[in-house]
Amino acid sequence: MRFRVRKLELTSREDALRELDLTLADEACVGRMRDKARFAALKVEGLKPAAGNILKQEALSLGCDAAVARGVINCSVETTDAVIMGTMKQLRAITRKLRPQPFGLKVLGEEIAELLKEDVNDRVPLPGGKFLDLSSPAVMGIVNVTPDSFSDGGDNYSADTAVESALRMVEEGADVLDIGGESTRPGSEAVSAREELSRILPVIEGIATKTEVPISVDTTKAEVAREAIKAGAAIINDISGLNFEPDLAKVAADTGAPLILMHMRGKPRTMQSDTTYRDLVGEIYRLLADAVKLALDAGVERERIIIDPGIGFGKSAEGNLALVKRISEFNSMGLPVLVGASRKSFIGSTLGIEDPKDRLEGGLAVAALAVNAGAKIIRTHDVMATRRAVDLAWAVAKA
Ligand code: 9MG
Repeated sequence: MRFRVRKLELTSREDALRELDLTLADEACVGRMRDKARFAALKVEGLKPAAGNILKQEALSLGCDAAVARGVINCSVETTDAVIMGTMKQLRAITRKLRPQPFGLKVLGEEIAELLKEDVNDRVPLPGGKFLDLSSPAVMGIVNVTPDSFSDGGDNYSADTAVESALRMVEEGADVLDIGGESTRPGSEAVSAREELSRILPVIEGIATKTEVPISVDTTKAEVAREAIKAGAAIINDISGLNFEPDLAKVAADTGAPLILMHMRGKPRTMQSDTTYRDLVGEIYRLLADAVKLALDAGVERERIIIDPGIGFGKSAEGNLALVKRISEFNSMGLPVLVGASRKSFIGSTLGIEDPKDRLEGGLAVAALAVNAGAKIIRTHDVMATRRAVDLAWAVAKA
């Protein structure tokens, strides 16, 4: 007699309910057990040793655990990070246990409670009362109006060709069009706001009169963003995550344009000179959280913020692969996540493909993995193929 024991993959409440129901367990018990069937490990940073001690004790008292620095026991460290491990039920119980505790643990409890809600805003308000619907993943088509784009070699450098190619992307299923007038490829030099505007304004104006699909402006400059929005753009895509011109947040706050905050180390000219990280995801997460705070402080509403780990920006090929593998961790911020891997060099180096235009399948693989990991926007040069890959991955994720 064999019992055919196997591991279950219960990644959502619905998954847990389904499997528990299949056992024909009592309905009331299923309700109680649902949160025992899923497990999570939560990373916490910067606790005082006393807080680390209490957290560990509370976790143990609930039958779960928290890893903290060895020096917590005799307060020989200044701060400690922690990994709390338990079922969803135990983690919820921890939030209640932390409520009356000192040393910042009450706030930690509130943060954990917020995280466990697993809530992500999927209706991003746009200027003019419209919304970007992210209830299913959106595809963002890339329109580079630059002479030196790494990925298309300047195919859309004339305004007419750029508009034409944007409209083709709409036909192919793009939900957003991202227009950029400054190359962001590794090693590229910045251009002036004037030059950037002269490239993108005719394209934005040309597209805005012909389609309702929202236009995002890929810029790090406040002046460029402001003019682009006047010309018809509705979203700001800032690859510097407010690092170059923090005033960009003010433009977003004043106009109501959603703000995409991407992580990049350094500047495009220098970003590949140091790609080592002690804690890749932790560092990116921290910088994105700081950028989100800057945006909120400048008056941008939380529901208008989108985050992006910045694949290819100051990361090694291995770092990019690890980042793709761990995209779901960014969902913890409770904000929609954008992923852009299309034609990037780590795909080329992993698959041995020199010409960026031949890297389609690699981009599609990342798009599918990203959607499965909960990403809400996929940025791509290849809209039709990506639309299909995203839709299929989404159908699987919902199945
Ligand atoms: C402009 N640009 C190039 N790559 C990008 C990416 O991965 N994300 C975002 N938001 N913008 C990008």
